Amino acid sequence: KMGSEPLDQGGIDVTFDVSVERHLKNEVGATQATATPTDWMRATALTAREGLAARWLQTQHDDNAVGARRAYYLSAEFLIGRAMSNALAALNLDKDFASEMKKLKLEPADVLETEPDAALGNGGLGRLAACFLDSLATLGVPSFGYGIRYEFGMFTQRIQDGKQVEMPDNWLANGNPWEFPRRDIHYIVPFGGWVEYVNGRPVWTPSERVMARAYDMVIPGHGTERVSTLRLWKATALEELDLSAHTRGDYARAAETRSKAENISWVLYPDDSTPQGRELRLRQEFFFVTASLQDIVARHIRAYSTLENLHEKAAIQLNDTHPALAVPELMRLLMDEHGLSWEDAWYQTSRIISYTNHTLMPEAIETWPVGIMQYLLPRHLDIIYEINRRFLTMVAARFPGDTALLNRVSLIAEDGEKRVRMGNLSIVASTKVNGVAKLHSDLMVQTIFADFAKIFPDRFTNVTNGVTPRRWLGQCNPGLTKLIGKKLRGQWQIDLDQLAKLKKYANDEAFCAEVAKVKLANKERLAAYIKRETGIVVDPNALFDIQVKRIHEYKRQLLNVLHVIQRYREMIANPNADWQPRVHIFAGKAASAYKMAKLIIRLIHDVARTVNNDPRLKDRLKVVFLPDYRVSVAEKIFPAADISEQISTAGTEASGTGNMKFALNGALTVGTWDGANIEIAENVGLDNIFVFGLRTEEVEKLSQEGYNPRAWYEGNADLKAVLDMIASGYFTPEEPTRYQAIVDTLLGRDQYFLLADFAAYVETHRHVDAAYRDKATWLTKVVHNISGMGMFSSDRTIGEYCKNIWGIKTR
Ligand code: DL6
Repeated sequence: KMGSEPLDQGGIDVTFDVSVERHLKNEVGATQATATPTDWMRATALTAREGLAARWLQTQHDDNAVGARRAYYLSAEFLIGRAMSNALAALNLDKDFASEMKKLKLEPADVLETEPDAALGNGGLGRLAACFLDSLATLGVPSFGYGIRYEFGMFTQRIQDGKQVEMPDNWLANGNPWEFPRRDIHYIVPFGGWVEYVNGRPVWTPSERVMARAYDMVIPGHGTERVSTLRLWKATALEELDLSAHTRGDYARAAETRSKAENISWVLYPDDSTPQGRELRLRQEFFFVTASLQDIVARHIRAYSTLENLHEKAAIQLNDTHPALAVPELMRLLMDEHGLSWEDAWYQTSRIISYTNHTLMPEAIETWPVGIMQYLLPRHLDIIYEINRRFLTMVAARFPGDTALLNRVSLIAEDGEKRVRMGNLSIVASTKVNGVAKLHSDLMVQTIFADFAKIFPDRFTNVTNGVTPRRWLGQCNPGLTKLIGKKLRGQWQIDLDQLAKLKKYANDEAFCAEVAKVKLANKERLAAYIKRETGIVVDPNALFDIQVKRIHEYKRQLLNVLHVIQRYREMIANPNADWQPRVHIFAGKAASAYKMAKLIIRLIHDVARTVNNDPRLKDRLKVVFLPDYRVSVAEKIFPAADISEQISTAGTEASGTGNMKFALNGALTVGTWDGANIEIAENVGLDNIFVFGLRTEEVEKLSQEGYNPRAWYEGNADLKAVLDMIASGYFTPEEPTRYQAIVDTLLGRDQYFLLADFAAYVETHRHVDAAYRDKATWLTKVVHNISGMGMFSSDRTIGEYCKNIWGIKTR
């Protein structure tokens, strides 16, 4: 509906303002006179929700009528952020909202800011899933996302005395106006017990059962009335109350059953890459996998009364190995619950499931102790053993005598504690296995999965990640969006390749001046936010150099800090030189048990305190750590960057997606030849990006030859001085040895080659300063960056999944 037209609400025609005010009165329970910004947010959300509900019903009706294959995206994480601006934009209600706010003399931002982020994810992997839902809807792909309705999402990060403190994220405290509880959709989730064979057929008798209840979020498409569904499962007890215990007065027992069940969907695991050897995590994984598969199977049977054609109608994508139990669970459902033979069940499963790998770090690929699996999921372990037996028989026949190969590809690791290898399980059962950027996909088949690439040469492929331009440009950067809209025709946000047409304005002075004006306004907005959150005053005219992402040693925030310290040294040695004013901004969370990452956060704060208060610098260097990085903060950061820091050790970052968001918003990348940086460089042109450092093969070579970081330290006086400064307690006179562990790590092993890349990195930043001073040339580079980013729309990514993996047609 066009915004100013009446909304169709079950036959009652009302306009946007009438609807919002009615919801304010009837559901929120406030009047115009008493309403707070939160009240207005809720009333607006309820209005938008009605539009979404109508679209959801229509989409389901259409998909059922056509009987097309559906894509099911199984992911333990969906990092949605706020839903309001996106919903209003998709429903074409954004202008009505703005005028309603004007009428009420409210700042739209003040109302939008009251919505909590839905932070049901850790970082890149979860946010990718959220971008994919947006593109699935926009491309009109029949689709469902399936995940967990965590009561507590990613922790809130507070900073106390420079240290990260984790606080619970109670995002549902005031309810969630966007969700639709589907009271009629629930499935039993069994755990534990034993398996018996009765007349040769397995019978699993679980010892525990919980209920999975569906909550839907409607994900609107843009430029279409179609939507996707995000179905999240909440765990509850089968019986809400153990009444007999309660009657006996045993209230603790009565409550226990309930809390044990609800525990499953209680908290998101706040870890980014390390496997959690925790039973609860395995329960979470099985919980959402079985509920989702039962739902898919039930819907299919309702539509077709047979499972014979399930593989023609369902494509399931595993977002990393977290949902890998889908393999034995789909087999179990098809065989034990629906009577298919092993062969038929395998035929279906291996045509339905595909797997995306998101990391090359062997320690981050999940394995589960056979003991826990036996105890929690005995039937699944049986099935995994049988898959393994058949698979190894095939491998042994094709590669006779290669027992080492059999050991490496086995689904069970036998060295030490026996463990199930979830990556191997996923590969063996998948139609396709993909990496998330060209380099990553190449390395995947050359390193961690080389054996499998030999066994299944056609199975491996690449689908480079992308981001939704609606949220990551349209909504977060209205200034730039408007400017682009003047040059491009039609709905360019759903046809992002059109950005290439901006190339011809790269030397257009008037256009570049407008681009500069927008950037400055975005930097002013971020500066105000920085002041509010940290008290630090920064100059919007300075160069904003930004690194935002999870804090991890391989992402090398520490290399960035070393450069800041080097710059500081140079500035105090020569304070009267004409230094380029800079603001170095960091944000990101550290996994709560990751000591080194937490120490890096603290170091950033100590360096910031010293630098920001040194009068010799005359405010020409500022260091900021913005606390509690999350989607809504990212939306303020990306549009305001001049430099995007993408400096992982070559060969370690699978793709990155922040790199895409920065470049799309006109920041220039300082980056290593890693992940999707490479494809960004190819698309924006090597003249418009600052590439530095060792390449993957050079890292490998150095490592083979025996990397000795101490030699690099001894060989570079600046590097030595920087590390000595940290080690001497320059930034922490109150506790000089605070960062000894960091210095020791760098001089000892330096696993991520910071010292080897230091000189090139510092040198590159000198080039950055020089380039930034030549405003006209800089702006030309900025425009080349924006115009080269068309291929990084998640619409292109989803288009490739549809074509190359799922066999689904898009419009
Ligand atoms: O593919 C999304 C995202 C990539 O952009 C990052 O490069 C990668 O680090 C991240 N991977 C993970 C690993 N999780 N596990 N397992 O989050 O995926």
